[in-house]
Amino acid sequence: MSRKIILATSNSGKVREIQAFFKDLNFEVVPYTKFIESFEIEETGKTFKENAIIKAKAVYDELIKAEIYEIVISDDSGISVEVLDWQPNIYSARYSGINATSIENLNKLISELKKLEVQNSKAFYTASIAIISPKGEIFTTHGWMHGRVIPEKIGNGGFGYDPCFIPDGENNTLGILPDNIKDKYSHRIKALKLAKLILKNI
Ligand code: ITT
Repeated sequence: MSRKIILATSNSGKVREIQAFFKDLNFEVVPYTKFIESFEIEETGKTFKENAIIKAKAVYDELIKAEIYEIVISDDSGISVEVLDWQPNIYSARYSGINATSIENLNKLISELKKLEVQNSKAFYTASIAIISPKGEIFTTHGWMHGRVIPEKIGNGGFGYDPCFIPDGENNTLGILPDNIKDKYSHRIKALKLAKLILKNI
């Protein structure tokens, strides 16, 4: 029987990437909304790590109330852009305002780059993964992807800010590059590889 990992996220792009990562391993990876109703989680942390723990803990606690004892994984991530003083950082999902859609956030980033009249700027993605074991032990891992952002959208692959992000070592945006190329550099995949080592011992 395969073991379950319950994802504490409502971002379908993250769900898709995390499920693909675990597909060859003996884990059934399912979003928490398959078990309990979706609810708002306030991200009050000052770091990706704090917010990842807040999300995983919130979902873990609700699952325990429903008597579901499984591994919970969350992902807090975002993009930091040099010409924007390394913002939006932990505010990436709220860059264009609370409840902003990812397309609104992407458009805001592009318009900020246009205002500064730059052709590109160094940027990096961060992912912090929090893991909570069925017994309640908390672990975190991190990963980063370096590259640059440009003031236009090219392609519609990936999700979020991907259509304006070019990883170091490539000449195309993640809107154009296929998933297997994104995986080579991905902040999330790096953090998940470390998470996999922790999962072996849970
Ligand atoms: P959950 O909190 O429910 O997981 P969220 O989308 O609110 O979903 P975050 O608070 O972690 O997640 O915000 C992450 C932001 O960074 C969001 O705007 C994403 O679009 C963006 N982001 C993170 N990883 C990305 C990636 O691999 N490609 C493109 N954009 C990414």
